[in-house]
Amino acid sequence: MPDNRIAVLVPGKIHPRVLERLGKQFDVISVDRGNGPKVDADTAGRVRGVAVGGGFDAAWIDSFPNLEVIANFGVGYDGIDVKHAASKGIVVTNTPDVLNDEVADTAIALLLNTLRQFPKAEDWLREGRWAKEGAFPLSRFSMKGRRVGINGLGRIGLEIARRLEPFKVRIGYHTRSPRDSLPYDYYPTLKEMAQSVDTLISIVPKTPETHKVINAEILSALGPQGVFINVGRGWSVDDDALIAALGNGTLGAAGLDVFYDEPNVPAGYLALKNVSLLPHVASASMPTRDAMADLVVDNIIEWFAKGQPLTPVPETPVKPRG
Ligand code: A2R
Repeated sequence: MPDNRIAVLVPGKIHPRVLERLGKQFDVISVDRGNGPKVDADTAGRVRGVAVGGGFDAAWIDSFPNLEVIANFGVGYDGIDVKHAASKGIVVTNTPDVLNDEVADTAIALLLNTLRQFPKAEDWLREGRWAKEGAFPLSRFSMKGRRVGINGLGRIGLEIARRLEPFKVRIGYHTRSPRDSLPYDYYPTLKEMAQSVDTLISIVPKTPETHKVINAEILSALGPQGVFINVGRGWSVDDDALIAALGNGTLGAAGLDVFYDEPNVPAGYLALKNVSLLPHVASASMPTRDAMADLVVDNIIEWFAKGQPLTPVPETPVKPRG
């Protein structure tokens, strides 16, 4: 019997809760994304919504003539060709806010791990070295007295700043426009901020303007006591410059949760002792991923029920469905 419900395409893998909840209301069409959009014309014509976690480019968008909404799993929607979607009147949604706390918690944890080397200290214990060799070596760095600059003070950046307050560190930020009535130092350029702080946390989106902005000049301004933390996008970092700066002592240490070409991590990082590495887990707890999954599904439900999704991205302003 044909399924007369609205067809929603799911290319590649996605959180199981998305599939489970979508399946209750929609005709879910799961397809492999490996070889590009290969769907028969009849099915392609029926697809009106997409739920996706791994990008949706112009070729995919053009393959579905009746597409109305693309719901992205994640706050960063750089994998979706939003300009192209906007030009065709397709609404794109993302999952802001529900992951702010988790990502901000991870940023603080990664900063502490980088400064105090807790993962290495645990390895020391597990490997029996505490009993055999004695105390784990003192960490070179501490959170005490740090001057922290946050590159990007949006939804997540602000939560990071709030979490830093009880550490009694000095807090500053760089964005293109200052945020009113916040007790933090504003720096109009990233360079000025890097010259004034010893700890840089990056939480900016992937855009043409943020490409490799963390470069040799910024790292050298942070200096040998300097620490760099990235929980935004690997796109913002010049990896060669960071690996060189960590290797030759221009920069003290780094903590990275995101990489330029995930899941490929440059071998240069793996060879360094003064970098703490995580496999893009900032939002990866069950409660937070469930909340993100719910927001993906609720955006699609709201679009088809009311013509108004919950969290459209600014590039695709919502026109009520005809
Ligand atoms: O520049 P502003 O005033 O629009 O501030 C935004 C800042 N930002 C930048 N700062 C400096 N140079 C740029 N070229 C630049 N572009 C954007 O980044 C704002 O303070 C912040 C982004 O904040 P939200 O849009 O609220 O994003 P949210 O939810 O904090 O997530 C940030 C990113 C995602 O796009 C994913 O890539 C990653 O975190 O998970």
